[in-house]
Amino acid sequence: MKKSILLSFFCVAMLLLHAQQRPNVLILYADDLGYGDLSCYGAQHISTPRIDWLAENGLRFTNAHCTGSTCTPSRFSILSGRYAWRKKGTNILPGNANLTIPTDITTLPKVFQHAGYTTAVVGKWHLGLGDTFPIDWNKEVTPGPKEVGFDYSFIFPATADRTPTVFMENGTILGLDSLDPIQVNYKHAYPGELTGKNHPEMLKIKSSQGHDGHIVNGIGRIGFMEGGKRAEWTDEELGYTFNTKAIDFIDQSLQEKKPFFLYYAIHNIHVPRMPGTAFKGKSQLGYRGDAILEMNHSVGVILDALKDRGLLENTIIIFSSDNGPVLDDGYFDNSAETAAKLGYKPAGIYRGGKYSALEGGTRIPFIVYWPKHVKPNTVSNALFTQVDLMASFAKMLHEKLPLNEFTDSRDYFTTMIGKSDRDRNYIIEQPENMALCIVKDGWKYLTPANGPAILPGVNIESGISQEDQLYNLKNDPRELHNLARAYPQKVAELKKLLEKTKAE
Ligand code: NG6
Ligand code: CA
Repeated sequence: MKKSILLSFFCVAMLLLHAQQRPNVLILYADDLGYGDLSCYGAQHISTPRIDWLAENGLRFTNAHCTGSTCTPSRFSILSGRYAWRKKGTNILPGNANLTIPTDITTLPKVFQHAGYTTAVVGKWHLGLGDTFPIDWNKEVTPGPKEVGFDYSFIFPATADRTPTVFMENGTILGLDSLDPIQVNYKHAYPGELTGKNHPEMLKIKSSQGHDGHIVNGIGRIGFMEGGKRAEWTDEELGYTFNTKAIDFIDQSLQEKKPFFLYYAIHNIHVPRMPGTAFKGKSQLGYRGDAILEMNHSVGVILDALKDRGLLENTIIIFSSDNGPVLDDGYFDNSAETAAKLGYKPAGIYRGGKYSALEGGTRIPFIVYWPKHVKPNTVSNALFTQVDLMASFAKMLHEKLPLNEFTDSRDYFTTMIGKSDRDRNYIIEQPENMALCIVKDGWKYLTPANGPAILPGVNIESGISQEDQLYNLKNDPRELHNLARAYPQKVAELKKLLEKTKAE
């Protein structure tokens, strides 16, 4: 009897010890950061020492991918463990769209919750909110991050260039004056609303295309908004505000004595690039470069906070991006001009970038830091995709994904922490025009489509062709030599696999 009591005490103690030792997990998810935008990935003309530190003390991937070359699909996939192209309405969303992630499925944050973690999202959301249209922004908007699995959320709803230009904390707009209720639409300006189209003289940064709606902080946005004057953000404070909220959440988790999962969706370096005043003009690369410096600083602030709290040793930190780079994404901020002058290549050696089907679209920086288990200063050339984070972390946490639930997520945990160099068996890349690409064993097949070779406005190579395209990425990483005619069997094999996956 006595023995069995002792034994159960021992088991409980072991369980507690195990619970205490479970690593915190922090995903630092940058916006529109290209493969060539960090000095640890070979960037010239810009220096990112705080992010480089993660690579020097961790594992840097050369062949890791987000699932889409735009924001919403990649974010949908990383959180839900599903390819976004399986679901309608998951392309770049307006700021008044409804929640795209079903609330009844297993998600990455729910896996952590189930394992006893406290979970949070801080930063950019861009996955829609609520389930009624139009959204009533003046009360708690639900479902949202909470129903997706985040205990705490401090977000902006869509992008910094889309209305509503407000913060939301746990579903409610921060600082909203009830006498000045908010309305949002994407069709027409409200009576008396100042827009970039009608008041260009009010703008401190001009739109090169598409951002001529609601004006806040001297910047025209996409969409319109009425009311909420006191709740609107100042762009220069976005970095500071999100850093502060991220650290507050970390402190909260310490108080709760729970390990944390924090998905910090950094707003930089998406447009409008309007970094904190201390960073303006500090790079040679216009506001885009300044935004990279601010992002590097934000990472440093979070690293320092973890170190001060003694958490750095037992926190897995992943740094990555949601899609490839773009220089002019709709504002004249001197980024395209400075890059052209200096020969700066934000996608590194790869062609294409944001929106495109070429490798620059989805091949992104991916760094894993975990001092206890990941060898410092190592490089992995394994094929890896962000859609696998859910199953990989489930494996780490000994959590079982429900067998009767479909997911695209697969366990590549050992690859993720550098204990193996096993490639993902194949990945699917989603460009903006939805003509999917598939990559397997170094071969990449691009589905034929109609459209321009160079995307107008952003001046990015789309990768679009009316013909089948097949590239051998190992010999031809720049996708210059179309081998589709020379290897018809390879084309057929990859096409078949793509169709089979689509039909799953
Ligand atoms: C485009 C916007 C671009 C950016 C993008 C979404 C124009 C001309 N372009 O439609 O500025 O907001 O959508 O970016 O309006 S993402 O990273 O969130 O996918
Ligand atoms: Ca993005």
